[in-house]
Amino acid sequence: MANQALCLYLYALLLVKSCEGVLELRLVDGRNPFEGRLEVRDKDIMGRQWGTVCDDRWGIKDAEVACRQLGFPGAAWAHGGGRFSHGAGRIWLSELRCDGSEDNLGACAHGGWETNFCDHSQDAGVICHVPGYLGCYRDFLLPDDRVFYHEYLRTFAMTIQMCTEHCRGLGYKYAGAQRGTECFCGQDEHFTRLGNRRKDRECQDQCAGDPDQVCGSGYLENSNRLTIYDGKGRL
Ligand SMILES: [Ca+2]
Repeated sequence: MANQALCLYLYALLLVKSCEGVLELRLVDGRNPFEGRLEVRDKDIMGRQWGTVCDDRWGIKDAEVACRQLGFPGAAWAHGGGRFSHGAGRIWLSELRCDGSEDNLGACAHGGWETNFCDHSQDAGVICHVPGYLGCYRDFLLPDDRVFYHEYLRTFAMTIQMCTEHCRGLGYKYAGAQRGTECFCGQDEHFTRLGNRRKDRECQDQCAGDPDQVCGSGYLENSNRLTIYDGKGRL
């Protein structure tokens, strides 16, 4: 307890970035286990009560850290505004400032424990990527340099499930969605070439058939971005 008091003192003086070890996280009130309102607790604070995170400065970098810590392969979206219904009780954290490389949320700078003027209408949430998600990859536009060039499908009903089923049905191992409406299939690991894997946050186009899903992105630095799945599909 003395250590914790010292830590909080140093934290208040801004001499340390964080007083916590590894925070515990959970997702609540989502439609599936991969999404929900984010709740946190710390073993040393207030008898391990679960509390929420305020959406002030809550963004995709913070969501990437939270989703990875929860064991998911990446983050699709960071949500605020109580998207997953409003929590109750303490609002533990706000002003999360993860740079996206941390392996747990407790390693990110923040505004201090229960130091905020938020209410539960601002509870932060996440939608994490599901099993089968392999990452956000660059797709170059030169014909010889395409990541996937088989079986192009384009539809305004595009979802990850539709794309993976389309590719699996044709016998392909991988499915990649891009620009919200397009699906490509692939058979080899060409896409894993060094440097092609990008941060989750470079794939931020909503799937046209389901805005809660990510379908790659459009043109960015001479290439598109593919959201790639291994064909196991979603859920
Ligand atoms: Ca942030």
